[in-house]
Amino acid sequence: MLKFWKKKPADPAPADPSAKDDGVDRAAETAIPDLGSAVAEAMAEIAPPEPMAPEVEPDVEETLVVEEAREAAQPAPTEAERPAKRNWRDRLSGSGFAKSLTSLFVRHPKLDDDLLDELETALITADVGVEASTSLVESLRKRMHKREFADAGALLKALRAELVALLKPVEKPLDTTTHSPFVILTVGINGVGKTTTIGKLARRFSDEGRSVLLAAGDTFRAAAVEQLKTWGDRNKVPVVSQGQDADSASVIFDALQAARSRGTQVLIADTAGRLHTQGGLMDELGKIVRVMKKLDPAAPHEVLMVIDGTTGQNAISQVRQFRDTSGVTGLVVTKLDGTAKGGVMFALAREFGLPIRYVGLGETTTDLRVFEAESFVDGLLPANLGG
Ligand SMILES: Nc1nc2c(ncn2[C@@H]2O[C@H](COP(=O)(O)OP(=O)(O)OP(=O)(O)O)[C@@H](O)[C@H]2O)c(=O)[nH]1
Ligand SMILES: [Mg+2]
Repeated sequence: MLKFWKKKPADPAPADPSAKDDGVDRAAETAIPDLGSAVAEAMAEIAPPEPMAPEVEPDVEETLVVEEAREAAQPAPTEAERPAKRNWRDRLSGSGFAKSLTSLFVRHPKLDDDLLDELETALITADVGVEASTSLVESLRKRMHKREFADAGALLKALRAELVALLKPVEKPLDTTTHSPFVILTVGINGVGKTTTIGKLARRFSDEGRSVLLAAGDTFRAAAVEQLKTWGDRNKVPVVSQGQDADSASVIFDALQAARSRGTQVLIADTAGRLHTQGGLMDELGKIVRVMKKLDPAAPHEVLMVIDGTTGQNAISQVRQFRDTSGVTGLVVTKLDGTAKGGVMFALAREFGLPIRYVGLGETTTDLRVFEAESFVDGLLPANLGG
């Protein structure tokens, strides 16, 4: 069911986005806060034409589409969609890191310099990065020469502890209760898993009993809006959209207005994948942020950069570029279940110290985990390796 949401004078009762359709246009009942000068300012921000994308002004009288959750039409999640509790080890054991280190300790159970040389190569090959690998191995080598380790098992234990220590500072889960609506702006290059991650987050927050609204801010790629709506339907979460080629900042501005008037707790905005070399698209991100701030100076409360874990060291330069242009505050690393080598997590942690909020361990709705350093290291390198 498509609902048309008209901005009207304030009504204190926020509409329930999960309510079943009973013929009443709940969206039309939605309360609109006094937007006053914020809207005027934001419109002034949005109105001047910019060269990047066709724009739609978020006129207060304008009608926008809120795709309500099609609750009744959706089947209950199947068991296949709920493999949630498969553990980290199951998901990470296929990674280059897990495979090469497992085989190294099995092949080379003797504690000596050769083992450390091979360990260094294995870490570098698994995307840990040269500096991080060298410094890890050199610290272990010193301890070995001081006879701190009785055998290769003791070295493995020390390695695990060092790896956890590298990741621990970036284990900072996202707290979405600090603002309402809490606004998450997702950014990243093409195809890294932004929209999929939004779908998974929608599910996660809904399961936690939080109300969620999605903004179809990727107005650039054909089918992006439909893709987000599909995730919205699947998770019974409403989606604000204006269709392809609309102005992204305008869509997200409207969504933030809607979230505020409905009392929605979490707003997640999708954006088009972009490279730092695409000046117009990078400017668009700046504009999205500026326009949001007209309504809430603290928004976005999280700029969540999504990175494809299979891209290895390339991820480092991506984060550097987005951090410098878009004020990234947290990371999600996806596709760690597939052919990713896994070591990039250590390189990211060492290089940036940015919180790694979540990791993507598969394509289904429940395959997103809050990042935990110990569980991750345990998945890559179980304590009982080789024995
Ligand atoms: N194996 C695996 N695949 C994933 C994961 N996350 C996303 N994908 C897949 O990656 C592909 C791209 O995902 P999208 O969510 O469309 O990526 P995007 O960043 O929104 O792409 P653009 O909007 O085109 O920039 C899809 O086939 C997803 O199923 C993950 O954690 N594991
Ligand atoms: Mg997308």
